Amino acid sequence: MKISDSNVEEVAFKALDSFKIEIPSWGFANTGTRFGKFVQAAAASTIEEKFADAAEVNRLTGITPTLALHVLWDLPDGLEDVSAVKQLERRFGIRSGSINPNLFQDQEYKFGSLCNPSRVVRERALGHVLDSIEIGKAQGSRDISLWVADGSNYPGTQAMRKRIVWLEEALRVAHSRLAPDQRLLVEYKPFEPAFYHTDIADWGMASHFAREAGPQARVLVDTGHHYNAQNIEQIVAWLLHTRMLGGFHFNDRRYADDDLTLGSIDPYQIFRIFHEIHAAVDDGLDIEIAYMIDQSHNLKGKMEAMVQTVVTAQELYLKAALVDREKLAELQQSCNLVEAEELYRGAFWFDVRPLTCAWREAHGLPADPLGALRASGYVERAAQERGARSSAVSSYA
Ligand code: PSV
Ligand code: MN
Repeated sequence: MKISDSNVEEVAFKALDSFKIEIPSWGFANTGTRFGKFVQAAAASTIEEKFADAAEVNRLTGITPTLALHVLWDLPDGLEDVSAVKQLERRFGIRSGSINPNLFQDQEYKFGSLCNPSRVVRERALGHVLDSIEIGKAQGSRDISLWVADGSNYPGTQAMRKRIVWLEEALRVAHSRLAPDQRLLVEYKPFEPAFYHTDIADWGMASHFAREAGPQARVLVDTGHHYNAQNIEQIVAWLLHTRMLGGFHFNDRRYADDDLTLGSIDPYQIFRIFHEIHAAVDDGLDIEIAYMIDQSHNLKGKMEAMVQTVVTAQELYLKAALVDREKLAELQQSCNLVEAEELYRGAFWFDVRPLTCAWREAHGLPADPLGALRASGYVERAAQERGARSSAVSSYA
């Protein structure tokens, strides 16, 4: 397909029909930096408010039908909270998405969770993962997104190989409890909160752990969890090739895990990732990828930032869908470097906004979601209703 072809709208609509992205409950809550936080009157502080915000984002964009839940923040009483969450699902027309165990917040995890030298703490952490799997089953959520924050801060203070074994053991047990349609997504991160070593530092380690866990485990790529010079699309290509790619946590960054809105710093990076995925699909790879947002914008309004990211993800997904991959393959084969690059970048430069607007209108959605959010007065109403209650209690800093 060439961008100039008359069937561009048809191709674009098909691509847009296939794209959904999950939003995180914690993206609507007050969060901060380790130096403090600036509280927003309109931020959500209850799970009900998070569902309400998610429903509004879905009303505006039409592509966010699921809400990722963080167990301790959203279901503090575990399985007992499931029926209340199901009621919220019905009331707001939003389903719960991935279930995120929390292995980083409790005092017991000071020296690690699943990799803690203490068997007692490791068992407690595993118990929480198993509870989260049960919550996933009860909610009908497919994915358990597991971020293991473990690591150490000083050389020589922990036995890295012992910790590998402990983590392998725990993941095998967790995997054995999955229902046939559930998946375990293993997230990696090179540093923070640990600053010397982390137990799952990169995609290779995450792939290893996922393989050790079992056939329903995959790797979760958080775009903020890489060193600056890393070629993330190559990592994605490898994970596609090895059939280990399970999903994404999308956000943007300039330095580390900055959790900025998507495409605010480097939209080309996300385009390149989507291109690898479209290319793999064109090649007939059978892949199931969960697109999720994991951002924690501190200064922008929560709702505006979420809509911005969702719209940006949709635009970049579409731009990458419009790369003429047949032509590109010819140019790659003949090593026609400049033409190949221009064709590739041409899709990135191409303004897809008229196409996304047309698609939204065809689906009865607002052509301009951000403008429609402003016009709706939703944020002002939320600020009035919630403002009095917003406190300095943070779910994650
Ligand atoms: C850790 O930085 C992370 O990316 C994990 O996915 C957590 O679940 C999430 O952020 C919490 O904000
Ligand atoms: Mn993440």
